[in-house]
Amino acid sequence: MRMLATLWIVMLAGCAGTPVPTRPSSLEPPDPAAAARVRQEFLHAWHGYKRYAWGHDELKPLSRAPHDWYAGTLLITPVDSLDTMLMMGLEEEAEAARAYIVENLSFDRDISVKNFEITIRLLGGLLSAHQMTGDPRLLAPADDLGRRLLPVFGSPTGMPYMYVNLRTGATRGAVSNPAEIGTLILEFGTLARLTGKAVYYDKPKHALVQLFNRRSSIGLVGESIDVETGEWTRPASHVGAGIDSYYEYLLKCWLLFGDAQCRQMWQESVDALNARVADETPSGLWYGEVDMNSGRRTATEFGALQAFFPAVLVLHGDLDRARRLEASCLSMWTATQIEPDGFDYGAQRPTDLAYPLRPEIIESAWYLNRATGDPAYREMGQRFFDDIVKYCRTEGGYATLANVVTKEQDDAMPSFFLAETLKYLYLLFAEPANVDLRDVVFTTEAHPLRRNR
Ligand code: DMJ
Repeated sequence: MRMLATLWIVMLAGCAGTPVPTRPSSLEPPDPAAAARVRQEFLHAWHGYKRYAWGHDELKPLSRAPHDWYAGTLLITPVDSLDTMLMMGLEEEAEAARAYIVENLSFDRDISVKNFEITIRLLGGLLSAHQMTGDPRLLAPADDLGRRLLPVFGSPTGMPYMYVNLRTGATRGAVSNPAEIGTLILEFGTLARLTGKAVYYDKPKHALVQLFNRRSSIGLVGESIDVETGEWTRPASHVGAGIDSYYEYLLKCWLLFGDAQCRQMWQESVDALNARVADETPSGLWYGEVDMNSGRRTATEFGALQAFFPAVLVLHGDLDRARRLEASCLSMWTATQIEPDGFDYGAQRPTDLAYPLRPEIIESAWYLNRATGDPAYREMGQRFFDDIVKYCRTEGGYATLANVVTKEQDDAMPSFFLAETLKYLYLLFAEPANVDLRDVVFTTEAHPLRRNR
């Protein structure tokens, strides 16, 4: 097993990597029965959406009513979940969703949208479904959306504003954060490749470099920055909300496009994170919070979002830290029998009691399973799945938890539950036939995009 993992790491180091490690298949054959159970629960959630919220952005699973993010709908759930349906072989559902999207999705709307969320859910969803189906009717709206989002990059620094009006191009939201500034290159860069329009690569890449250039003398970024002045407005440094996927995209920009500058920015960043933010404690390895300038530890705060980092460490080839951090994530999950959104690992108690149906801990279990062949990660996945079914399933779909201690449910089913959480659970047990996992890089919203060969 160790030899197979080592082989994979050598492959990763040698070229632009193998972004999804090849499963050591002799040790871990697919588990069709477990995969079928996940697929069944996907169908339960999807049918709830179809029955009570069809044509809208999301389902409110307790009131069994639709929810739209803005005035009117952007079809967020169908677009975000289409590639999951394709991977699961749900032909009929995928075909109906695709036809509805092609017929009804329009971005010619007088609404001010959040660039980051619309990019990762809609642009990413359209592009991966286009690549999986070859349907040009999914690329045309992606190009239209990309063009309407481009004005965000019009700030004096080139780092994007948070919001843009899809019809007028008016922007707002100058105080942003690394995650929203730096999590665009995979989707926009793929759009550039597919349309031949270099501007889609150049603008988010320039923004990424601008952000990286503002790192502190010890190589860290803060959690809030003004894109007009380029000044940091909050110096807290960590791998959680507001920063997380900035790091993920530095590495994946290298893996997807072979961009050597991204590789160098990632290497410098991960060295700084391991030197300053990583925290070796009696309860295991964590990544906490420090001041970006002094490196002084300011909090022992972790949470469900930070659980993406073992997956990134796997892609980086650091299986030792990846395994140890995932073990810490598991301890956070088991403390309350489902993970809280915030967890103080110093005090070993939750600080934010919500569970918004997040995928990150499962995503990391999948990468670790594929890299090591260790069945422990499938067992972990089974446990995550059982707890989610036990506490979050409702008659109408799946509900977030307002409180992981009391298990009180909340009236939301975020689209990423279908796009990411159930997809990574499925991938843990299945080997989809219609996507070559060695040939794609998964976006932060779990949309597989094809690599440059
Ligand atoms: C998703 O929308 C993406 O994974 C994003 O990068 C972070 N948060 C959610 C899931 O938790």
